[in-house]
Amino acid sequence: MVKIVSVHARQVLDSRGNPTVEAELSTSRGHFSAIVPSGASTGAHEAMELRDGAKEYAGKGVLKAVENVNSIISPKVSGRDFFSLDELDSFLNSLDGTANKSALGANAILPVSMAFCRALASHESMRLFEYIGRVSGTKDFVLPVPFLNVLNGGKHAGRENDIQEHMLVPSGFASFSEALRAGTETYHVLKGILRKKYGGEAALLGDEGGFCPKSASLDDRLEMMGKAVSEAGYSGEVHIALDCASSEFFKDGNYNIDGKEYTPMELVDFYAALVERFGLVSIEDGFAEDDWSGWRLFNSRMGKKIEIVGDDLLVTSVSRMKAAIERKACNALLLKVNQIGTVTESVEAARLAFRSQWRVMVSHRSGESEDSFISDLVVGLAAGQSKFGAPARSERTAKYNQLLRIEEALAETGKAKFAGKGPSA
Ligand code: 2PG
Ligand code: MG
Repeated sequence: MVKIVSVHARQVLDSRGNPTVEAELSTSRGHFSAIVPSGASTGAHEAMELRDGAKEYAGKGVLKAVENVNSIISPKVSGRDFFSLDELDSFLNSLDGTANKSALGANAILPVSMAFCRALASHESMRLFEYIGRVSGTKDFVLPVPFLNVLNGGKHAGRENDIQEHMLVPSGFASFSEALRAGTETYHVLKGILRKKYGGEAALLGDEGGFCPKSASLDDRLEMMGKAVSEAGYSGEVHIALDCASSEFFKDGNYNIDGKEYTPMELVDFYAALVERFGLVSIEDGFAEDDWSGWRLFNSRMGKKIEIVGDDLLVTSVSRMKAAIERKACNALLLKVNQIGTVTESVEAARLAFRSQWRVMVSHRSGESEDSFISDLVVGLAAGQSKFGAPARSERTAKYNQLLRIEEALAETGKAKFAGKGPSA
């Protein structure tokens, strides 16, 4: 049981220079804070992020959400004992009273939930990942295979009708730190290839720290990534994955990539050919958020061969996941805490995925902050995969650096297990 002494929220800035909410929660043990992230290619079914819509910050201010913490949540929880995170999160949900957190805003509820999770860990004298492990019933902690978004496209690079994320997947290593090193070295080799081929501007960075070569087609991008992997000396150990974010280029039942139209059936063939040519190991949001038949078609054709990840499709919601499980629409969950709005519901989503033999990838948002909560979350859940952007820009490296710290802490007890398959895989 922990007594919340006070909660205070403030408006701070995220990595895109947009306002976001930070909450600071105090207990007898100290002060615990958390900052919420924010997406650009958001799913229609996500929990609601409250924005002011006023003149300041071009409508993007979050003072209403801040006010909801300070005048509605804080008076109700301050001075009160909570036995568990679940109890606080249920209380916050009932205070909101809507299905998508639209009354208080997910950006008001989530930072309080995250900060209280930190407080509970401290009261138990546990590290955050250990505490999350206890809440979620994890037996053995696992360091994730990092999915590094090295080429940014789509909304994260100011483009339309474009694949959004092109990721390196360093899985064939014995430890997380070796995987991160190999991925980062490959990132730098890729930078050299891009500069040589397209000039210096091609190596400018997008929202998630990946390069944005303006004139490189999808084929060019994937070829350059393959070349970078082999020049870095990691063929067979570093693989390639995509997040298409296809809801962004879906219109009237068809998909438009780079000016070319595809029916869902043609898109399945298109992806299957990419898998064949570039050895892709994972494709996220290959189909739009409500194109269930497209998802089913793709999963029945490719689901045994590659990982098929639902992001906008699932929005970290147990009810959307249940529909996807029943329809056999995908085989992996992308877990984003702000899509659902509490830590407890995020843990529930992960547990449902595990029970359904799905994989779980814990993900950042394109608008991030220095908060590294999700690094502890991915290890605490033993999710096995992380998607935290490129190994560049501090809002991304904050997460990788925290994973390095956790790896070191676990190594001291001989338990720094890595989710990758090791050098021979
Ligand atoms: C995604 C995310 C994170 P955004 O689509 O998976 O990479 O992007 O946060 O813009 O929704
Ligand atoms: Mg996505």
